[in-house]
Amino acid sequence: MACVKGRGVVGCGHLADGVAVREDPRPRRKSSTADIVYAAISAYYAVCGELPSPPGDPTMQDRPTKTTPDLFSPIEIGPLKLPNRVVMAPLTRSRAGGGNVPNALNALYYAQRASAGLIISEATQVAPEGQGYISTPGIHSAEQIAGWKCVTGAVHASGGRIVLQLWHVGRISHPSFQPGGALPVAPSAIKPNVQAFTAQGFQPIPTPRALQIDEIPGIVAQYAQGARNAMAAGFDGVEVHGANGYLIDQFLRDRTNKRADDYGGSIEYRTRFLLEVMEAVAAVAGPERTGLRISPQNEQSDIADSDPQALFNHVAKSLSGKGLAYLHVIEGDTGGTPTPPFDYLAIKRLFGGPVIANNGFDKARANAALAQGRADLIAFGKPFIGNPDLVTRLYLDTPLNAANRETFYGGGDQGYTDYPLLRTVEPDSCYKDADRAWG
Ligand code: 8OZ
Repeated sequence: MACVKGRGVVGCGHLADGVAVREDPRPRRKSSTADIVYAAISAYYAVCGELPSPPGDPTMQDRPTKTTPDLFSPIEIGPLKLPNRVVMAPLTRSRAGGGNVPNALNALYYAQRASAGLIISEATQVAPEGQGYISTPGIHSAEQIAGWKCVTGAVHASGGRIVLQLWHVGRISHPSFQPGGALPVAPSAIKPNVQAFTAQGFQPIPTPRALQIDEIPGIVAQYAQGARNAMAAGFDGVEVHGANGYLIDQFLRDRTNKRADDYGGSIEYRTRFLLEVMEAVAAVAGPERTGLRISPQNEQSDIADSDPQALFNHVAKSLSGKGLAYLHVIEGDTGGTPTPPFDYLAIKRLFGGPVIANNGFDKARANAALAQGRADLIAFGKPFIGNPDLVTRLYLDTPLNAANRETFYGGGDQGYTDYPLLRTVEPDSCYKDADRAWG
């Protein structure tokens, strides 16, 4: 797909049926919270149709500086200036095109959500062997880099920021995804008790092949190459996927790592693979543009550890002081299974840098987590599926659209780029509402 960027025009041929991405040619005013509300409403129009009239002379001023941050306090993450702390979580949507290449519809989807303080892309395989689900995008071919360039161009033209999530599924795969129909790879040959979603529907996952120790540097290099490709595609940074039972998590946790070499055994040895990946990726993207996602208590994909607090305290401490962009922490279990007490504040303190918290937050709990200091930003997943203008809706306390589970994975624009905005809200009345909300 050819991307063109000219004066006032960014396009990928077309976005969806003749819809071109356009920049707003009007001169920019000094950025204020009013701009953020306006930008959220106009992000959709910027890619889908006419822009609404600009607000005349908004009476609303920036709020006075407060010592306790909330979701709408700006924050700097490395070189990125985020206008708010509402992060779009990585969301697998299985809508990449042939060759697992991101397409125009994907660009529209992300551009619609550009008012997020930061977008984290869906999990993106760094190598063919790293794929475990149908139609997930890759970042290992020239076509994929070109496709992602259109996505990043559309997001940037809509005023947003986006990082790419680097992914290797390890054992959560199926021979139908593997080059030559090979077995998926893992730290140890332990069969996961889950199924893979393949072109032939759900299939049992076979026992994976344990990686030889001399294969590990090659996989670390695939993450680094993924980061290099992501930066070439115009991303603002990268997030290493160390969560949810995929390859890095399989090395970290003792249910899936039974190795007797330098990569298994003690917590220090099980953490080695992650630290090598982080070092290699940060060397490419810069530590200030490199984040990590972890899920200390999540048992998704048949994963578990005998002492998650000790393990992830060690992870957080090992990564402190390296100038990394952020640590993204999924709190609890994403399946809703109750989890034992876990000290997430300890993770924040040991890491010392910016933390993004995630998993089922609403506005009140998000602001409480920010006020407590255990997180600096909050990532929202499903709410972003149904609400491209989530930032505006959270800000104004307007109702959220429910996301339709039937259209989470695969398909076209339905349930992907067709969720309604607060289109009836004129900027002027929107400002009045915002004024009221601030008191
Ligand atoms: C849902 C479906 C497939 C993959 C994750 C990448 O859990 C995923 C994923 C989520 O991190």
